Amino acid sequence: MTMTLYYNPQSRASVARWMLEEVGADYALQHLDIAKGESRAPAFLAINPMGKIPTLVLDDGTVLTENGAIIAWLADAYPKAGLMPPAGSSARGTVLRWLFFCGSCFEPALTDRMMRAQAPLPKQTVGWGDYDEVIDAIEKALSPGPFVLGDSFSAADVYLGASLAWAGQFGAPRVRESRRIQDYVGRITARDAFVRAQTAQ
Ligand SMILES: N[C@@H](CCC(=O)N[C@@H](CS)C(=O)NCC(=O)O)C(=O)O
Repeated sequence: MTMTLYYNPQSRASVARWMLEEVGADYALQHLDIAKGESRAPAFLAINPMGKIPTLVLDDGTVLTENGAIIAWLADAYPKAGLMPPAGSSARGTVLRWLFFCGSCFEPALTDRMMRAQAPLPKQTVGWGDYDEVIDAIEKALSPGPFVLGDSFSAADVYLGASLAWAGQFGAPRVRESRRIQDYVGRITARDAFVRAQTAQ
């Protein structure tokens, strides 16, 4: 199975690339220079009308977008990697919980906290609650650790780990200051597949 990841190393597509390395997939990278407008070029918009990466094109032409969906699909498609617990198990529920949480709570809450110009939106109305509660939930998910599922590394750690590593680099509140989060980021960024995903190509 060969697939193509539309990619830029300084983008959210680096999360999907790490997952491709974790599962040992055969893939090609197609670089897009966002600053040069390549993500908004008609040729790419014909593939993903959102003009966003990661965009993963499967060998049958199916287009996958959204890091959570890409990670979940790869975990299922490469079961030997052991990153997705069996359908119907409680552990799979936990993995899915954190895959959805990254995209629908952590990212919006972080954007709201770091880019907000006005008063916060009402936390009981917006789906991501508020930033401090998101960080509290993450701290709890990582206790006792070392991973979301305890001793087993899973697909959830790819998205959550990459999100926290990235948030720390951008100076997100309570990320660098948290010993628990920093220990977790240290563990996941030491993985061979993570390191391979950082190599230029
Ligand atoms: N919801 C998407 C977001 C992807 C996204 O926003 N990617 C940015 C780069 S980090 C992008 O492609 N920007 C280029 C553009 O909008 O033209 C996901 O989580 O996978």
